[in-house]
Amino acid sequence: MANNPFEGIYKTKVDTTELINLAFGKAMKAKTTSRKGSRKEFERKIELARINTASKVLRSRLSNVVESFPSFDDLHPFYYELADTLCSVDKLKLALGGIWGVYDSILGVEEEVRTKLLNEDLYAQDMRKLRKEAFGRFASIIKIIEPHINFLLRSRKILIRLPGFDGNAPTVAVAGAPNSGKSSIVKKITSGKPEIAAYPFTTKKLIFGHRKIGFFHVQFCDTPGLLDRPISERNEIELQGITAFKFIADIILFLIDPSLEAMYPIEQQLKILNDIKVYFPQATIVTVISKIDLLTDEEHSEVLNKLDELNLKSEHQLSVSAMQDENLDKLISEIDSIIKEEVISREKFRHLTRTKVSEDFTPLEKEEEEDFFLIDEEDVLRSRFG
Ligand SMILES: Nc1nc2c(ncn2[C@@H]2O[C@H](COP(=O)(O)OP(=O)(O)OP(=O)(O)O)[C@@H](O)[C@H]2O)c(=O)[nH]1
Ligand SMILES: [Mg+2]
Repeated sequence: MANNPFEGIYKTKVDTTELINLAFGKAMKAKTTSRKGSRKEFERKIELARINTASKVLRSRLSNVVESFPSFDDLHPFYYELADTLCSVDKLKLALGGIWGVYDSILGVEEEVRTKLLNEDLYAQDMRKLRKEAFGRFASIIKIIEPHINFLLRSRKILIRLPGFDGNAPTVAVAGAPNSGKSSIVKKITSGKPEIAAYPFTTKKLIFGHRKIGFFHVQFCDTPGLLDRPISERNEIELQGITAFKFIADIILFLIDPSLEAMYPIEQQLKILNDIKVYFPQATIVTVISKIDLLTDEEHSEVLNKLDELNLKSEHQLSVSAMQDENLDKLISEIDSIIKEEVISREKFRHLTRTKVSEDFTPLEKEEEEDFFLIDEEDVLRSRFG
């Protein structure tokens, strides 16, 4: 499984006050390598070492923070969009730029004081005064970026918890209104362990589960419930699901809960289904009528008729009960055949079936050649997906 690109971002435990204390504490323990020369020379060397150490500690901490962030230009769009939804990429860039900006200011103070210490004929007390002034300037510089550091610390907590996903594995995202049974299905058919509860908005972030289907390690992505409203009005919890549908979903299982216990009227649920079909045409939609253990035959036929009436009947449609384990095996075989028949031939997976032939290869007779080049797709996939 691929990693979350934010996993390695710098784990700084220090706030700005602690950072300043740390740098000055280390600086005051700095020693000179030689005790040769006059007392004044010794004082000069000590103050130089202190300034140098404080500047080094501050700069290395700050550059560690900035450099540990992945480049936003190289991020997979799924992670870029999630970072933007949850933290705002503009604000992250501003904070990182602000922190980077003071790196040179710290270096500037260090160089200015070093030049004075080296070139001016100073008493020991003047040298100490210079160093103290420099420490004061370092502290003011660090205080300027306090809001940026605090923002990055808060963002870090969110970003390091994003799920890891594998761009080379087929992905099934599970969508539907709140409380429609999404997490129950993911929990039943995959290794994922989403929370299940009898109230809406139990799932507040993307949760991945995995299952081997045929030759594929398929990723399932449980998502927060969707309300019937335009994308522009969706909150950051719903937008995480939208990001998954848009950037990583090869298949979307859309759950409809037609039971009397449903929290949202069937008409609203069907409007959401219609939006999903319109907005995410790259994914194959499987319409899943859930909780059929709670439905009478008439109620079941009523939903099917409604789907028909509204022209929402899908080529891939199933009725299941996660609770009673009804038709979940059929759901798995449906996913299996969609992957084999549709998903794997999409551009995203093209590289898996491409095989290079060496240039010095001697071609065979025409008929034999064609046979020889026939690639057993299943063999290739088996070697890729295990
Ligand atoms: N009777 C019955 N109840 C079910 C079934 N599937 C889920 N439920 C119940 O429906 C409620 C909601 O289930 P969840 O799986 O948490 O639904 P969800 O769509 O993930 O909900 P949110 O994360 O809040 O959007 C829980 O009380 C489940 O026990 C089912 O097949 N039959
Ligand atoms: Mg849920």
